Amino acid sequence: GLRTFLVGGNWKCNLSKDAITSLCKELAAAPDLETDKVEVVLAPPTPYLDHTRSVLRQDFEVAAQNIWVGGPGAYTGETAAEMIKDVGCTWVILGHSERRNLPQIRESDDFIAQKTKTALSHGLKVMFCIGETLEEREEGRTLDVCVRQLHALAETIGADDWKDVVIAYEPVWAIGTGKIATPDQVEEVHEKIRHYLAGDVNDKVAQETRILYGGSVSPGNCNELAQLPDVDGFLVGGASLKASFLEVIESFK
Ligand code: G2H
Repeated sequence: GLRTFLVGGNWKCNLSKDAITSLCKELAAAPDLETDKVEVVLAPPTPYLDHTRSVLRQDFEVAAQNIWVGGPGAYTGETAAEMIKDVGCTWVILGHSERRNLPQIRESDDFIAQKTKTALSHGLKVMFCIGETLEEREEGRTLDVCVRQLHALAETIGADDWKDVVIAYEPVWAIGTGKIATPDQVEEVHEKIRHYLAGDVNDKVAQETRILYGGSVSPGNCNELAQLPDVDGFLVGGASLKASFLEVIESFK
């Protein structure tokens, strides 16, 4: 199809080397992916990127959860795009709400856009996360917030760069809370994001850019959401830590 379904697993700051080895063994039991129909990308914590790549089935890709905005050098504690690529990763998650909103981190729209530009310039693909807090939704500002976050990117990268960007819409109030957005709420925002892309970038980007939903996605709720016309996959946190994640992947069918 026009937009190949994509399921990302964001392990966040979880698991150990042994737990990753076990989980990867369980994931290997499922049949080969029909990669023209579904892509799968798993994002381990930085110290486990190399190990995950070496034990994970080859038809699943590996993402970093963050990168440094510049090249290698005197940047203590950071990880350059070159290093992510060097260990066989092909994706990076950027703009996750935990990095935008945790008071100790507080990444800005501009910083996230700059990091995205850096990742793309090194040939990494980006899962670019956006989404409103509960307070912002209750004030009727959901779309304003998503557009503000996306516009920072649209003015930083070129129209051609969007082919390597996937948007993950993750309402902050639905993350890790078990409180899932209703199908109507999800489709409404996804459809509006696509409409925004048509206006601020172009029609091709609006039609071809995948928009994932994220926030308490599980085997129990994924099938209904996967049917929505503007949902092109999921970014899954908690439910990606177990082998039943395979059931979320199957929701593309
Ligand atoms: C949203 C999601 C993964 P969870 O943060 O990015 O996590 O599925 O645990 O809500």
